[in-house]
Amino acid sequence: MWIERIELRVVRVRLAEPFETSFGTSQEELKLLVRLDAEGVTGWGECPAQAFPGYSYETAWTALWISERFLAPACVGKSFDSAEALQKAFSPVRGHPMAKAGIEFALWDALGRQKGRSVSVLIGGTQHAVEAGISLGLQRSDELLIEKTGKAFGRGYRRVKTKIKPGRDLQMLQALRKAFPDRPLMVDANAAYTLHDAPLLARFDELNLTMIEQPLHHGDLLDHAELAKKIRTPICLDESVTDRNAARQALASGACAIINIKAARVGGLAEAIAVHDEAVKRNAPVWCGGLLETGIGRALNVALASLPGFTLPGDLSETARYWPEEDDLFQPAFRLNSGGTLSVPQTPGLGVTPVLTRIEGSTIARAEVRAGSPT
Ligand code: OSB
Ligand code: MG
Repeated sequence: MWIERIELRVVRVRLAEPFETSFGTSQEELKLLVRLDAEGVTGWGECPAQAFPGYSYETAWTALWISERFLAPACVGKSFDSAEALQKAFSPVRGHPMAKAGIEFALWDALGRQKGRSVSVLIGGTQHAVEAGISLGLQRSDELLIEKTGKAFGRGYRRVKTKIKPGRDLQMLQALRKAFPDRPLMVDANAAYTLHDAPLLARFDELNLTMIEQPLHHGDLLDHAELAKKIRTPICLDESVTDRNAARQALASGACAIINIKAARVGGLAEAIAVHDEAVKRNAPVWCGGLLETGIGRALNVALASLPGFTLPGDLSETARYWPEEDDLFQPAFRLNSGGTLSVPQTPGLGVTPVLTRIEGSTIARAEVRAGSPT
């Protein structure tokens, strides 16, 4: 497809409730939306980099800058028939995976629409519905965490993940496990611990958690492998798995047994598929993570999770978990099926359409790169 134009918008979306992790609290999220026009087809994508560089060094603003200055000029006015070809054009730019992913996602949407195929079908997805899980932020009290966890299981979520950080861990989790003795529970530390905390983390063994996600710093693959020898709870890596090569090294070294795949974190859907393939080759389960995306990012995640290796519930929640359905920038909203799954859209492209008035009303910055325009 010959890319004629790329439009970039930083949009502001308000979460229904604050989301607290070990690196901070957010109530308002910024996202970078990408609109790509090619051969009469329009595709949309979402770079889910946040307002604050805590989960990643990228933010919506760095993604806007990198996309406008370097990525869009590298692809507008040129033709690409695959995500791999697009990624090749991006390869001189070091890093900034989420910025690259936003444009790549828009190309996938456009390619699917041009071919009349869903992105799930384009990538070889085999599942028509994916298991939904929920990620709960740190709460003001253990009682509130227990209440929200109960509500989530009541809605049908297949597992509940809760955030932890030093000082908000063992006791809180003991209370949670006592309230839900038989339910699938897991935790996510977002890199808040060090190997010195191994004795504390070993005490989690008694809690029968499905896994502990990213306990240590993102660069500490060796330390994760050490920790894995000291605890029985399986380790899942998120931040550390930056691409297929990191996935291979993490699995081969024993740093993790499970991978949380986020296509945005690894630079795009093509790389996410490669991470999935690497894990499947090594019999390691994977699941699809999230970054509080709007409808278009959620649609991309759900398409990814339709691949056969995604055998664990993802951080794939219904739209109303993030904000009221009528506030989303895309439609239709994602709703939980009975049984706690989300249906994989089967319509061409990513399967959701932009609500342009809401997008316009949420836009706080805008840039455009056209074929033939000076860079
Ligand atoms: O570590 O998985 C994470 C949200 C923002 C940044 C990092 C993470 C998360 C989540 C939310 O856990 C997942 C979601 O529901 O989108
Ligand atoms: Mg995580």
